[in-house]
Amino acid sequence: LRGSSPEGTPSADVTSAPANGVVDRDLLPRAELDVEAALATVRPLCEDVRHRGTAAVIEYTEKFDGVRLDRVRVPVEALTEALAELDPAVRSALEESIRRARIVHRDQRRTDSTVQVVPGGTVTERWVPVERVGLYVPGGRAVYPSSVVMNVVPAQEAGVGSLAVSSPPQAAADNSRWAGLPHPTILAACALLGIDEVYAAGGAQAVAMFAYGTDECAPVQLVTGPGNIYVAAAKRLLKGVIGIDSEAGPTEIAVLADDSADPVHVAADLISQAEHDVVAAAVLVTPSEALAEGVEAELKTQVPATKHSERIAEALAGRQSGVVLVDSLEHGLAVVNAYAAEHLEIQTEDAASWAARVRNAGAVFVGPYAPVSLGDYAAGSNHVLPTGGCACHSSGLSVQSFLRGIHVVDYSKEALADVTHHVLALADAEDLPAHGDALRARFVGDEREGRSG
Ligand code: HSO
Ligand code: ZN
Repeated sequence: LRGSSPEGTPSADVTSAPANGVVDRDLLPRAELDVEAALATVRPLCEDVRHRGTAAVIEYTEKFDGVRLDRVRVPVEALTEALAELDPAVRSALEESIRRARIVHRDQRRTDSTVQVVPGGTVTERWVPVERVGLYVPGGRAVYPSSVVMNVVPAQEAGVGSLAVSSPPQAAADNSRWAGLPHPTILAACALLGIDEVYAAGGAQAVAMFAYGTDECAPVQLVTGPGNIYVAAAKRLLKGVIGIDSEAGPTEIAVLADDSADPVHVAADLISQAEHDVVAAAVLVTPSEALAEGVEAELKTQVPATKHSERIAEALAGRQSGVVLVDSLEHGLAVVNAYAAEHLEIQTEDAASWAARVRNAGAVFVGPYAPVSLGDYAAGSNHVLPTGGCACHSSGLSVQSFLRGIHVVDYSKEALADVTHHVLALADAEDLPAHGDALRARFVGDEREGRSG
């Protein structure tokens, strides 16, 4: 990792302890993604889908995915067949993944709560699921049935009534049976989760279809799911028309480790996330030179031995990856908090107490037996997590992502009368006298009106 980036720039060595524990984020390695540039392409496309609906989706699908569809909606029989043909080991793994995710996400459900503010005055917080959600599932190089699970389970546990999935179709040149349909493993995962509304559309056209609706697909209120830069651009553009989850950038893993960590494990875990993408980030933060050297030696043997070694080598050599040598674990903790990784592993002595002090991370993996790959597939936790430092203000996907909290305000006449003078004072201060009049109107000719004086 260290010093092996293309330009020969050494990776960050943040060796001096930060003043007040504040670490300069710019010192830390991180990739940038230019979503803005994609907006120019995506804007006219979304407008076109808005006005011409299915016909436009079909045209863009032919152009970008190389297959001409008769209709975008996937017939239910294709879902059933894909499930019937799914490798039994994959089926049972998906079932276990779903089972564990349900345990965790069911526990996130919110119950309505009513608080009495004053006698006769209550505010209830009612949690209401979004009515209809569109889930985007990428196709192409990244076919992730696990991500179908991670998006669908929280939506279902939140009580979302209507869920549609869209994923780009396989090109005509591919195995002809599934040409024009999303990847069969994606279809099978949908079937396992009880989803029967699936569309063969990808990219920005899928997001526009969800946002504006077509004759085949009713509009949704919220679109979730990762995607390429065009999907991210479409989500950014249509935000407002629809709600969106956070933009999923390239995967990141940070490992905070000391001498007690096993370099074999650390290297394997860094490699595991570098496997996603040449721009994936793998960052080791350690006060131990010995561990850093051990991990680098391990990478030299492990990387060439793995299937996607080229992609991984590029990700590890990129400026977004590296070893950050720190003075102490305390300093390391400040660094990982400043970095706010999507995934943070703590491989130290007394890992749980270091983990408890993490403020910023999408998810934290504690000790030697909680690798990120476990969380990717079968821990029960969600793997849709904030990237790019967004973990300092956002959370991963959860039941909460699919709920809205509605305040229900219920006051009696007496309770309103008691607070009227305060409302009038604030309405006056804001020069909004009609606001005050709305209260006064309720007490016309009422002796209690005087109390508002
Ligand atoms: N690590 C990815 C999720 C994933 N891994 C899907 C394997 N499949 C982002 O959290
Ligand atoms: Zn992963």
